[in-house]
Amino acid sequence: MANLGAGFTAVLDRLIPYFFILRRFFNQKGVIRLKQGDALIVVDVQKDFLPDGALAVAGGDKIIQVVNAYIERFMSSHLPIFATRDWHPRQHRSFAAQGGPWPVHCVADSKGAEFASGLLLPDTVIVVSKGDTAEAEGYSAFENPKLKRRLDNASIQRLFVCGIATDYCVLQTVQDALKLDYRVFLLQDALAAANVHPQDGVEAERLMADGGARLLTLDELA
Ligand code: VGL
Ligand code: ZN
Repeated sequence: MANLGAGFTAVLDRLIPYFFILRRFFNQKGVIRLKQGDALIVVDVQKDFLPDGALAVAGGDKIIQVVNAYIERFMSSHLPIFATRDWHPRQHRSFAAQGGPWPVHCVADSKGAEFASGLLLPDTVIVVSKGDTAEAEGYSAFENPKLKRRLDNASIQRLFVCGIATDYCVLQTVQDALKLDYRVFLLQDALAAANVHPQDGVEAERLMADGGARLLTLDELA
């Protein structure tokens, strides 16, 4: 009996390294390798959505460094980078004076509508403005036909989406992208939510994931 126990222990000793190798293999986070047909969409990283802005989104400033890191990855892989911007007329329907839910924000050509100063957009960035007429709601970047046209021209199939606000423009853009059959990766470490209700951001992430978007963080990019 003592012998059998010793033999068993010896076998276990030999198996232990394999156990760790297998565990590493199965625990490994999915690694995504960027390839032709991929594009980055940076949603509304504009001054008015940063903590000092007219429509301040908590943590909007905190994502800029990681957004820059994503931009760098797409740049070095020679993949297209889109930056959307909220670009409203003075009397936009979403403003309180017009009965909308928001304070005046991102008025076209105003300081607050500028991209965040720390955001390192390349010269080759494709800017997509939205909500630029009094009637256009402007949550989804697909409201501007330029986006789909440019994605088609570049034969884009996978969209990597980050930015502000998770529960409005990111959500609506991602939902439209999923309807259009793009494979969508939601860059979870580069999102900031308006959270008008405290759970709106996490709820929006859940909605996007349920709709087929895959959640991704920078460390999962090969
Ligand atoms: C946004 C509220 C109003 C956004 C734009 O970019 O998510 N949110 N306008
Ligand atoms: Zn807006």
